[in-house]
Amino acid sequence: MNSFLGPFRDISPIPFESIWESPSNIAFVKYWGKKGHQIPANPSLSMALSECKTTTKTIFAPADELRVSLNLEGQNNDRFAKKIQIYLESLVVELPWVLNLSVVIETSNTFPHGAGIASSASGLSAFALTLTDYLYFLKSDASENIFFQRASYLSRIASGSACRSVFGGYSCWGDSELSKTTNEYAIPLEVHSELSSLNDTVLVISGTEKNVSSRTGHERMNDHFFAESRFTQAKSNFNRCVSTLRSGDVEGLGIILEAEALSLHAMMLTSPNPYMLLKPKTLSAIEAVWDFRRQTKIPLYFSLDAGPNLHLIYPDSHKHKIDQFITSELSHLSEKIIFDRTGNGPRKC
Ligand code: 2P0
Repeated sequence: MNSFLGPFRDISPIPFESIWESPSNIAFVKYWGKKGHQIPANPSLSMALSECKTTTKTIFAPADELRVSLNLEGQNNDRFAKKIQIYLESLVVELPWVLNLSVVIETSNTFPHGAGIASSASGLSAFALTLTDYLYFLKSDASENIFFQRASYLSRIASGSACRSVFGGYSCWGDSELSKTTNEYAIPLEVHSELSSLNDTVLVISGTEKNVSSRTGHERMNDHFFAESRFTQAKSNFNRCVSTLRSGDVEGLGIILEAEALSLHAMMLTSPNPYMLLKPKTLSAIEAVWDFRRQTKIPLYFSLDAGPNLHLIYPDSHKHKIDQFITSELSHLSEKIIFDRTGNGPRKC
């Protein structure tokens, strides 16, 4: 029996309501490829966002069978309700009583769908936090100091990237040479004060829903010619990323950020069933960022999620000049610009 959920196995559900707000995150070292059920093929590292978050209210009550309803931005959403239903069913070995629950969810995001900001990370971590809150309500003697580890574990089962959203600042997930890292849940990472708060300005180059989901993208790593090389590269980039974050080396960090973003998309382009999420305007924006950096020597770097939208990462020291550059040189490439930065993590409302 899993030590995380073991204490909650034999309990009877009673009514409870919980509201949590949880942020999205941007991976600096990417999780792309799984080994087994929600086990990452390599360690990943991400930064929590501040403005881009999901707020979720969940009402749990006893019922004769598992019933889930979900309202997203005021509209019933059967597709997401089904996803949560399947997720809860997957916990049945550890928490058999979930089959006797009514689960009513109301959820909303501060950021638009299709903005290149992972709503599964914020949405599923927010739900997992309400579920963890429920477990602690049902068993009030559970150890408070591992509340967020449990929330991260429960988030990971729902969506890998979500397990990194339960901590503010930076977090790491996946077995690595760094002590205390594990495939089971994410842990927070302390970094140099120079890098503890960075800007992340998102150029929304296309808000159209992508035609290949991340779930499918992970699957395409299974028989990918470069899979093992990619996992080796990610492990090396993870170590380098941790050491640049700890030493405050922004230039070193920026090089890794861009290498990781480009490797992620290279994996899509070279998979046995290739696909491309980058758009011509993504490439134009990347070239403009590289030109700006060459000409000014100002530390402006990019990252990409699994989509065409560019995350621009930079310290506050050059914020004024970079914001001016973004507004004057990159606006014409984007449908919308979202100014975000490092966040403090989730909050119970
Ligand atoms: C990441 N992404 O590390 C990488 C980089 C997208 C690009 O994790 O199947 O939605 O739910 O575990 O977490 C997106 O995949 O996949 C992702 P599941 P998830 O953030």
